[in-house]
Amino acid sequence: MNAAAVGDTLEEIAILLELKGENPFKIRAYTRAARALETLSEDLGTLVAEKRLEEVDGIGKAIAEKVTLLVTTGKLEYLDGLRGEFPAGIFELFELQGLGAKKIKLLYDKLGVDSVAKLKAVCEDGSAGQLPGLGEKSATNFLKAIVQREKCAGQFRLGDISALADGMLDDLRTLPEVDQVQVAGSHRRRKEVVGDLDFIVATRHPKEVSEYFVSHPLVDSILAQGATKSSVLLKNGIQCDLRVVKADEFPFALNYFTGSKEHNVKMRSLALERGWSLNEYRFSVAEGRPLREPLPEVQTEEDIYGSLGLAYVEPELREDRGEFAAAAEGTLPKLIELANLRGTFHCHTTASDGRATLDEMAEAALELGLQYLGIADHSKSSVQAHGLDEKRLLEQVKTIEEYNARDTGLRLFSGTECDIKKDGSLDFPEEVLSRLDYVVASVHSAFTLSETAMTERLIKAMSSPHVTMLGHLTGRLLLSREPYQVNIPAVIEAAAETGTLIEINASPYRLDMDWRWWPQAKEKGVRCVINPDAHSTRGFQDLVFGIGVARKGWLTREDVVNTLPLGKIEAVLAAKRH
Ligand code: DGT
Ligand code: CA
Ligand code: CA
Ligand code: ZN
Repeated sequence: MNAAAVGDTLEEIAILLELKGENPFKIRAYTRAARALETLSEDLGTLVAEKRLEEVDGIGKAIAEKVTLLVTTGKLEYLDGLRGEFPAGIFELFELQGLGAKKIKLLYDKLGVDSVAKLKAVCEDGSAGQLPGLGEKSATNFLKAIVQREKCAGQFRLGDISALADGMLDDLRTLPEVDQVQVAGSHRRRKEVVGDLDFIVATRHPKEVSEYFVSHPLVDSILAQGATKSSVLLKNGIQCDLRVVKADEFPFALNYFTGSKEHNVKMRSLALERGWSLNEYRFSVAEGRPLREPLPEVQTEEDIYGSLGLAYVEPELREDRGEFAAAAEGTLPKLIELANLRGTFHCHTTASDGRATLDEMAEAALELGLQYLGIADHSKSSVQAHGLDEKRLLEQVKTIEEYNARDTGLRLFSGTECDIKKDGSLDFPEEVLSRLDYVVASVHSAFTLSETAMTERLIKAMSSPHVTMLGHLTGRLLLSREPYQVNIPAVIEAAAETGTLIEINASPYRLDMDWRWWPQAKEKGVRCVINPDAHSTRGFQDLVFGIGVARKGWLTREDVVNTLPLGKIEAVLAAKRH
């Protein structure tokens, strides 16, 4: 197990202990240790091997022993024991928005709620609403959360299953029988939410590969196992499909199963125009059609596109949103890549609700090879996130100046994620904002305004010369919270007029502004900034999902300001103030 997985396990123990009603100090010890692992500067395996775990601040003797077991064996009897004390259904309650260990314990102790179905029943018959410490409002919210969960069944955030997909891919790749392997489907197209994972393998030994796949340790149950197709359900609930083909069929299968369905339909009709039939295995002569050109030789996916008179279409663009015309004319954009990023602007530190200190975040950014990093902790109105008031913000500005004087190789920019208040005014006065290098303006309250009021609110905020960029435009949390009502074209228009940047928030929960709007924004002249909204050093890893969204939105390196090097980015940050 790696540090992240061990951290998650410790968090789970903390939750179970809370459910048991254990003493708060013991619980806190586990959450502290989990955090310590998240911000670890050394390799966990090395610390374990050299028996130096207890030197880490936040890890005591008892927890060090458990971490050692987890790292070396991947198992922990203590945890299995804890889990065994509760009915299995109780764990699905934690997936509901707004339901934490304390409330779950109350519901379990008083009403015997040990599953989502039971929770639904006690909310509907009124007994949850009458429970002291809960109330009607909570019961209504639980019901809403249950409906939301049902709506999202069978869907997964890209960021939540990406590591799993990569792991399965690596495992398949190491099989000697596997000649080629790829993930296809919506995952390859970098959709923000995916239904299932599709693996395509080229092999001369289909039986062995299928056998390996269905007996993989991540597999919970087998749905189908056949000569060319197998399907399994993984332990986290996601379905994985495997197709095994021969080497010469591989590019066709990869292309077909990458989709989208709409893209495939167009591909097939283009082939038919030439008298070819295209399916998931090959080109063949279409029956009843004049053969206008001989069947082409195909070795790669590029060849398939080439033979249809098209430039190669990157998977992210295969949504039938104009890619065929552009590929035929040779005007497809050169899409941005992760390696183009030189810095990023929206991250939090322990000063507000982040888990890593300013120095730790800076260190992590340096390790990623970034040239600059913007610090944007929450502002004072975000009380629940320990937003900074003027005094603390100006202290942070000073700390950042001192950091920059140290010449570490990373330039820090001082900013804020400034709340946009209900009336569109900003959380800090002008004289404070003018002391900062830049401002991310975001909505964190009053989500239920009318569309008109919300749109005016955002536009008013953007009219400030200090607002450099708009954070997470719609406030959506994928698969958990709907976006608020807002007129996005009007906001895009205003961003263009005022020269305000719009963020792609790269958190897997947000991926906001959505990729479907970017071609329009780009056409209006709006520039993009890709931000991780990192609340820990691990959060920087989310940048790759932001890149996926930017690519789906047809964006190039030139469209995204944080591809600019130090020396050029400063002018972008200052542009609105002149
Ligand atoms: P998902 O899994 O719902 O997130 O979305 P996809 O796109 O991965 O869809 P999936 O897994 O059902 O199928 C993978 C690809 O296979 C899909 O993108 C296109 C292709 N495909 C599946 N069914 C059809 C079909 O009926 N017609 C066509 N033309 N292509 C299909
Ligand atoms: Ca799929
Ligand atoms: Ca599928
Ligand atoms: Zn925010």
